[in-house]
Amino acid sequence: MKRLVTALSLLALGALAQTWNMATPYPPGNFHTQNILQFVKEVEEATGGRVRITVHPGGSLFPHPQILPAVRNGQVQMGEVLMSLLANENPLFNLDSIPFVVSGYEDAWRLYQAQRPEVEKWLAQRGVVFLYAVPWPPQGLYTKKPVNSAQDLKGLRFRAYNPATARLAELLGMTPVQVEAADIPQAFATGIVEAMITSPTTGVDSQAWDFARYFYDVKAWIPKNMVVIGRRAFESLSPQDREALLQAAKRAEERGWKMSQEEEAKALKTLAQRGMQVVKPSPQLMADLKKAGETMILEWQRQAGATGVRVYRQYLGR
Ligand code: PCA
Repeated sequence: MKRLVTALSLLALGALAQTWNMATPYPPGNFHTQNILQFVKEVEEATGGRVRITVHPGGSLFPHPQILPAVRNGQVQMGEVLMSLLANENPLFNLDSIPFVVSGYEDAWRLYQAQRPEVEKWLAQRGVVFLYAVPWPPQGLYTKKPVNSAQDLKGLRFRAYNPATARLAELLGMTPVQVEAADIPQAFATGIVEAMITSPTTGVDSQAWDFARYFYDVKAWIPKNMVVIGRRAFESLSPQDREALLQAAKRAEERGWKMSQEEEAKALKTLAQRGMQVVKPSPQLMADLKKAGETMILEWQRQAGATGVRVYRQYLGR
């Protein structure tokens, strides 16, 4: 009898304890990944070890564009995705990657609050539960040569990481080439690209000082990563464990927004220490980028539909 009880309780434990996988696109040392590792640790603790999550960073389990599809069809339980990578599926995701819609973290937070309910709904319709989102530091321009206006960018091969950066390249007379963050050093080394706009963080991750001399701190937009879980995995949890997961997600979000802001200053310093010229953009360059941003937000409003426009208006407070 005793043996039977032990066997049964082991069985029950086996059925309850879950080991999940989580696919993420960015490198292990990146603050987003570090934040996720802390999140995962807290989930494990808060569920008494019933939920263990193995994080696979750097696109090692699924390449970035396949992470959300893999979560959707249950190939992997959890994932992290750059929201604006999904711009072609829903324009709502694009809004945080259009130049100068936000100017700073406070704006970025308000924009997120406006986007979030619709993003949640859209994902839920696809069997995915939204957990939280964390911003990258504001985006700046990396070049080999000095750039004083958009004229100086014309003809360059420009690294794009989502539909918005590709469109921006076109508007500025550059040729966009989609390159994932992990492939940046290689792409510059082989001349596939010659300039990019991304965060100081991704500049540090890719050792931008090896291939670029200038960083123009334009702070053009503040894109976000989101962390999601497949509905089947989520619903396999007991109500308490679901709540524990959601609470840990909430803490990860708060921590992540702080980390991002601290990270900006730290990464800017590293770029300078490594010999890059970290410079303020000229008024002409700013004006040219702003003009491209204005075109992009007009284009966006045309394709965003009623929901998109409502979200944008809500953010603007109109
Ligand atoms: N880093 C990511 C997305 C935005 C950012 O700052 C990248 O460059 O791919």
